[in-house]
Amino acid sequence: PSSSPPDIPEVILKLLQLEPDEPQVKARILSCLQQEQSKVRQEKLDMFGQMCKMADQTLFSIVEWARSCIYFKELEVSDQMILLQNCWSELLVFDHIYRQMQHCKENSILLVTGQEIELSAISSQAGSTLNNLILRAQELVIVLHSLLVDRQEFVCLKFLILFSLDEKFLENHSLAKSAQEKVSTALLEYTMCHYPHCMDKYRMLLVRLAEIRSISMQAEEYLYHKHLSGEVPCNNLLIEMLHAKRA
Ligand code: DR9
Repeated sequence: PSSSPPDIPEVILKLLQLEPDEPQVKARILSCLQQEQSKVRQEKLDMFGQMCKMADQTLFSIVEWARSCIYFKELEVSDQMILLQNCWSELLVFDHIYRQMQHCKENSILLVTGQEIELSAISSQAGSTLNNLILRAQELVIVLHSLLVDRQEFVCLKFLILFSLDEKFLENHSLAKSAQEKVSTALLEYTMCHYPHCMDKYRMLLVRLAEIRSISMQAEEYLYHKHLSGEVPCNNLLIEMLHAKRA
């Protein structure tokens, strides 16, 4: 009957429940940045340092989400670390992209803090690498918009990014494999049921993960350069993750 609630696979409902509350994350990160700015003894962070701190805190939230995530939370910490080292920058890029999809403005980007930055300001202040990164992300936002990616699909893709590593690199092969299969199947079912006019949506969504991967690799390179030139503030989780991967 047409009055029945739309059927969403159980595992997707579970993932939706685990989504962090964006206003709460925003408030936490804002207060964290304000504390940083009010420090008197240490020198205050410049714009770039602030942005690093913000990205760092966003990453903390992402790690917290992962640790609460179905399947992931059942893994040994060593497997959890291998998965996160593989995908942390992709999750950051995807988080950025999904925020821009909700922001719905072509000429500015929205940060987790609520701050809006004009693309014209970025093109005048940023170097070519950063500028290129932001533009590549904006292009992907347009593509995902045209695919009408909804929240259900977003949480599935995020989960699939978390589990995107080949299970052969993990202790617990079977858990990782069944996690991937369970959510892939749920996403396929969901897209076929809710977007029947677009039979290929599942594949078109998965194909875009390669571009997220590619952007995140370039972002890591950019960040590593900034680190080598001494511009990234110390005690930075981003840099720790960069080193872990290269070790
Ligand atoms: C490693 C994966 C990280 C992915 C993080 C994705 C989330 C980051 C969210 C937003 C990025 C915000 C960018 C804000 C731009 C602020 C205005 C600006 O243009 O400032 C210029 C300043 C310096 O630019 P530059 O490094 O190009 O140097 C220029 C040179 O000196 C003269 O030619 O840039 C910043 O302040 C950028 C701060 C970004 C720090 C965050 C660390 C994350 C690492 C990579 C970000 C790549 C963005 C990817 C977007 C999808």
